[in-house]
Amino acid sequence: MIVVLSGGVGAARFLEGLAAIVAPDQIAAIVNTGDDMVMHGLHISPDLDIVTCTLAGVIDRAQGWGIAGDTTECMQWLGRLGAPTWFKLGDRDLALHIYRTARLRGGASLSQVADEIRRALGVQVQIIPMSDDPAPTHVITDQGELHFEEYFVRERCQPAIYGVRLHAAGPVQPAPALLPLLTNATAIIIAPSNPVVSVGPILAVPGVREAISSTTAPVIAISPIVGGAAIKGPAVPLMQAVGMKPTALGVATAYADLIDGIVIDSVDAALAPAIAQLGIRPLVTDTIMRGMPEKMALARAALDLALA
Ligand code: FO1
Ligand code: CA
Repeated sequence: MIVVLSGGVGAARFLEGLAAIVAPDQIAAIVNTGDDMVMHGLHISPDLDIVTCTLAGVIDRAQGWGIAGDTTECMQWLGRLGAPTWFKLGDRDLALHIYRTARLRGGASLSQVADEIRRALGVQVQIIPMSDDPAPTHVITDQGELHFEEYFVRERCQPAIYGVRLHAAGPVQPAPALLPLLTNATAIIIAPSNPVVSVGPILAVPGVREAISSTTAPVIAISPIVGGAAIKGPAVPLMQAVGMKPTALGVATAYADLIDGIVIDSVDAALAPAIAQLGIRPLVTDTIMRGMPEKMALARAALDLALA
């Protein structure tokens, strides 16, 4: 099994490319649940839904999240009733949330529900939340401690960040399938996702770092930082807040004790020698995924680096 540590949009796009060149049932995505929250009484799992709906081909491609062609009737009525509307949930998207919440209330685990939803949508890639326990990511800001989505969506990344608190609701257990998958993987790939708030929460799950360190499988990452900027989202201020340099070298340094290789973008070719000095094999190629050919090429590069 090729195991991919995944956040949201960047990971989902990479997984699309990977699933086009490798048998999809031989891929498992371990997905960040640090962005999960309860809103309108519903369990929202942004990264699980982004990965699932992207692989199912029903994602809103322009946004990278939400369901293509969705309508907003329910949200408009929630607004009339005075409910918060800063987190946009379309009508079809709400159906996913109602289903997930009802199953969780009925006693199913988040792992079970994630598996049911991906099967129902025809996704062959295994999709596993990092934990079945609540593991919210909080951001410490000049406006107080905020849930990641409050910082990211409601406050549009405006507050200054002082730090990040992972698993803010208390200790979590790894999802049942997680550690066996890592231990028995043929390759482990860290997707081009935010190292602090997407991959960080997965690596902080007890046993994950140990399982990755002790596996004989190759472990590689793809830098989500290109030319000192994030491909998407607030990775730069978040990395700076936790003392990482917001460059491809900074990403390699952050993962140095875990990875054997890293894919970096051509614009960062000059960083390759410094990465090699860390004992990490750099592979320099174009990493911006505009369409399917680029996604497949990046997946091919990652596999070449891992299995070389
Ligand atoms: N991102 C936004 O910027 N605004 C939204 O209103 C929003 C709603 C939303 C609903 C469901 C979902 O699965 C994702 C949603 N996202 C929204 C995206 C998302 O939460 C972030 O892009 C990721 O968490 C960052 O990786
Ligand atoms: Ca996310």
